[in-house]
Order: sequence, then structure tokens, then C-alpha cells
Amino acid sequence: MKLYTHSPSPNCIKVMAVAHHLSIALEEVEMEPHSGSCKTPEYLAKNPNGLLPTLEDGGYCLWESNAIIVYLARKFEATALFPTDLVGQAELWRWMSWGMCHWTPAIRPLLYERMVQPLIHRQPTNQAAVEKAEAAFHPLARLLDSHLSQREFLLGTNLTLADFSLGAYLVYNQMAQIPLTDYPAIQAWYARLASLPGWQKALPQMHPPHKR
Ligand SMILES: N[C@@H](CCC(=O)N[C@@H](CS)C(=O)NCC(=O)O)C(=O)O
Repeated sequence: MKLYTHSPSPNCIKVMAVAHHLSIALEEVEMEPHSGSCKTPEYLAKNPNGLLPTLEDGGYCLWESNAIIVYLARKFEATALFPTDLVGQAELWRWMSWGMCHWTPAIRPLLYERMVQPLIHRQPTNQAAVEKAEAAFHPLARLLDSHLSQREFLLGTNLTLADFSLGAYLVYNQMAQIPLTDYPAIQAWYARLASLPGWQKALPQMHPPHKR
């Protein structure tokens, strides 16, 4: 199986962390989105969004990182990461949906303003955009922190795909100065994820400050 990936991207780290955790060997095809390599007709035939990651398994192409991790967990029968009971599945989809619809969009502007703009585009951080993003982030962080204060992982005592899915957006929490100071349960949860060998292996090697 091939994974078209851009190794520093959180959505690609999410997939690689699950793959390493499950000892699944993926052939990584490193892409450089800023060079336009995701907009070629050949790549758009695999992923019409022109985004990463994309999994290719035989002739089957799958995009959307959450769908990819579900596919890997199901294909390799990783039932611990992907509960099959009614409430377990509902909880998993609840958190993965919340992650995509609320958590990720709240964090993405902070990554963009504090990392992409200064480091890639050589542009100054827009402070007004940062303030708006932080205002949107805090109510979500309060909710998540309260939930995690009673649990080791999102679904309770067991690590699941939901943890990989939401945790991936915190890999740059230091560099993007994601305001986690008031959220000890989120910090402890993220530290548990970051200490997983599969998680460590998925972090891009050229960014040692993100290793914990
Ligand atoms: N919802 C998609 C998001 C994919 C996405 O936005 N990927 C980013 C990297 S994290 C990308 O390809 N960016 C390149 C671009 O915008 O051209 C997923 O979870 O796979």
C-alpha cells in the first residue's frame, strides 16, 4: 500500500502514527504541496481535492485522513483501536466528527499564522487572526479538558483512532503556541499519545523541536 504524504502535515502524521502503531508497512510517497505536485492530472485522478494524504491499495484510492485510519484499522482487524460495539462506535464517530468539524478548524489558523506564514510564506503573523482563533479555541479546549479530566483517552481507558485523530493537531502545539496552559488534562493526554513509539516514529525528522 502506498501513502501519498507530506510528512510534516498533521493529517499525514495521523495516518503514519496509526500505521506505525499497528506495524503496517506503508510505502510513503513524499509530495511537496507547495510545488504544485498535488495538482497534476495524475495526482488529481487519485485525489480530486489535490490534498494529502491519499492511500492507494491496489487500484483503490482513498482520501480523507479519518477514512484512511478507519480503513487501516478495519483491514488489519485492529479492534482495540476501532471498537465495534454500538456505543463504542458512536463515541468514536462523535469524537472524530467533532475533531474534524470543530477542533481542527479552531487549531488550523494558529498553525497557519504562527508557522506557515512566517516560515513558508515569509509573511508576518496576523495578530487579529490569532486573537480570533484563540477566542474560538478556548471553549473547545475547556470542553475537551473537562472530558479528559475523567479519562485516560477519549473513549475511556483504551486508546482508539479518535485519540490519533484529534491528537495529531497538537503535534505543533509548542511552535504554534497553542494555548494549553489552562488545560492540564489535555496536556497529560497529549503527553500519553506523544510517548507512544508509533507516534514518535511518525513525527517528521526535520523538526526535532516537536519531539517530546
Ligand atoms: N480533511 C482532509 C484535509 C486534507 C488537507 O487539508 N491536507 C493538507 C495537509 S494537512 C494539504 O494537503 N494541504 C496542501 C494544500 O492545501 O495545497 C484530511 O483529513 O485528509
